[in-house]
Amino acid sequence: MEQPLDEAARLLRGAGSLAILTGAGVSAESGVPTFRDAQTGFWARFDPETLASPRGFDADPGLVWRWYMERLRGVERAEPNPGHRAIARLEARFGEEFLLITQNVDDLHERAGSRRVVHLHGSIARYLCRRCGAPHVLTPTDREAPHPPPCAACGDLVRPGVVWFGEMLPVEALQRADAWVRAADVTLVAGTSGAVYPAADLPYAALGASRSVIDVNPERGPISAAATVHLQGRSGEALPQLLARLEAPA
Ligand code: BV8
Ligand code: ZN
Repeated sequence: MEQPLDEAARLLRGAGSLAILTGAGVSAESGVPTFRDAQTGFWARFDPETLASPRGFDADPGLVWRWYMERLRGVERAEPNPGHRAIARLEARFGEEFLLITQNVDDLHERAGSRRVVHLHGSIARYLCRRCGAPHVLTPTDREAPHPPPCAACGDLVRPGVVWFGEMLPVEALQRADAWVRAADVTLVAGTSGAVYPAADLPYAALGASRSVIDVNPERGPISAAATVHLQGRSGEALPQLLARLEAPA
């Protein structure tokens, strides 16, 4: 019986093109809390799906603003982990025949060297006006403020440039991701619970197009069960091991 790591390495060795889909789990070993982990401290009392929504922001802009400023500080203090770096090395190996699709709003993939990256849910480093969409550059005062700053153009509230629950994903990004997972020989899924749609549809679109799916996750979830191979482990360990197996002489 072929070990999952050997099977995953064989699939990648035979692949001409690769799509990777990541979720919060790949940033967990960098110290960035995932969505489903119990929110630490003050945030334990709030449901992230309420805070990360237009309704939550309208109900209490100050609370949501402070939540994002605290998360932004955490992301800026974090460093990419060996999982992020292994993904950047896979991009170098596949060149143009590669796309990284991430649900994460942090910039750890880019800081690890990933270049061909699509953010399905936006970026926590981007801010804009809730009403007129004018971009806003965060000031040190904004970061310490108890509530969002006013838009310089229209005076309405500035919000984070992320996709909230109940909001549409950027159409071009989602279409590109969908096309890639249907066309790439292999889709490697890492660090996602597959709980949030439409991103969670992507691995199934790959399987529906008779492509191989490798799932990297310490837990067995719905995607692990449907995947061609499930590498049970943390991405910071499993991805470097997979790369080493791939680069070892066959
Ligand atoms: C939309 C940005 C509609 C914000 C995020 C019922 C059925 C189907 C859909 C819905 C439904 N009810 C509501 C919906 C829609 C909703 C949805 O899917 N809800 C879920 C909860 C059911 N989706 C939406 O609202 C989307 N929009 O549908 O619009 C529409 C249609 C027409 C017109 C207008 C509107 C928008 C979804 C985007 C929400 N924004 N993020 C922010 O970050 O503040 S989602 C956010 O949560 C993340 O970006 C991510 O996508 C998701 C969390 O998922 P994961 O990344 O997987 O993280 P999670 O914590 O869940 O899991 C971590 C995993 O890592 C675990 O599996 C764990 O085992 C693993 N792990 C842990 N450690 C490691 C590890 N893996 C590897 N290594 C480790 N070390
Ligand atoms: Zn405005």
